[in-house]
Amino acid sequence: MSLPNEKASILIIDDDANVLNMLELGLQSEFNVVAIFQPEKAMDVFSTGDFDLVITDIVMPYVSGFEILRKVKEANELVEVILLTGELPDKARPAVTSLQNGAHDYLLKPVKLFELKAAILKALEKQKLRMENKRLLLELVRVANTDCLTGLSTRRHFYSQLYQEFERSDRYSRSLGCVFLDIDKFKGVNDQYGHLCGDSVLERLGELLIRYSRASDMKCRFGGDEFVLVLPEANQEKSMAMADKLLRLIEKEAYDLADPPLRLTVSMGVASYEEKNFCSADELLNAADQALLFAKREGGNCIRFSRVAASSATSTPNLVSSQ
Ligand code: GH3
Ligand code: MG
Repeated sequence: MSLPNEKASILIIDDDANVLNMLELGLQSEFNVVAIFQPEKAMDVFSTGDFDLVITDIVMPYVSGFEILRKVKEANELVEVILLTGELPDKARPAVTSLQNGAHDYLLKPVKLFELKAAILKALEKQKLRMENKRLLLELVRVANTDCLTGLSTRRHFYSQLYQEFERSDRYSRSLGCVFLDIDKFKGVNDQYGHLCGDSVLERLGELLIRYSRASDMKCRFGGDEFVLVLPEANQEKSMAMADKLLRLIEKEAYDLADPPLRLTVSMGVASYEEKNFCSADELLNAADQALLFAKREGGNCIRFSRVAASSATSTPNLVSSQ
């Protein structure tokens, strides 16, 4: 697609050399025009260029304009297409078919240049709006899925990632680790240093989780000072190793937001899906949450691993400790 201050690029296809020449001459002062009279080469030329718009005749040997329209839309839905044709017995039908198949407009030959230019400008305007809509929609999705303080996934987005990953692990009999993390005595940070300082701590913790995990790991701010990591392909041993690494890194990190620098500890609950030990992603998450609860009960700054679904956890569940 052309940049805002560049001329738009147009590919014109017509097997009638006279029409083609007339269009090329009439448009080339305002647009970058590539004109071809072999319709069978249209898609090869299209794929090597960066076109904003395609103008094509409908009735041509080997390949029809409808086929070119379909292929262009398949290749890049944002490229607009204007179809041209000579008089046909049933004028309405090709017009309706073109528009139904995604063409921007349909003009009858002989084409008047001013009419075609008006159609081109409208097509380019529509394209600009569609591109802007697409950009805004992507931005909206990104904002909705990202926690603004930490840059991690929001809880809602995380759930959809978790369910998808659990389904994949279940189908292909793979392990899936889950680490629930909560900052110890975080309320005290806010109380002592203020909420802005507390925010900076959360921000830095988010950065640390991103820096020391894999891109394929899912990282979420679950709420407040709670975070969850989901680790594809991680069994108990790997999940515990990851939790252990994070515990030590966080403990070592000095937050120069206060004097003397602030230090934090966290507690973690870990669970892993292996050999169908959990029936659902929720069970896996709840098991990690339960393990976190036990880590907290034991004074924090430690990791607990739960082997069982939360519903079957007792006051002394099947737990493994670290630290
Ligand atoms: P524990 O060791 O049991 O985890 O205690 P805690 O103080 O960390 O936990 P508690 O649940 O009592 O407090 C969590 C605190 O997190 C309370 C709340 O004000 C704070 N908090 C939640 N969200 C934010 C936020 O976005 N920014 C800041 N600065 N603080 C937050
Ligand atoms: Mg806490």
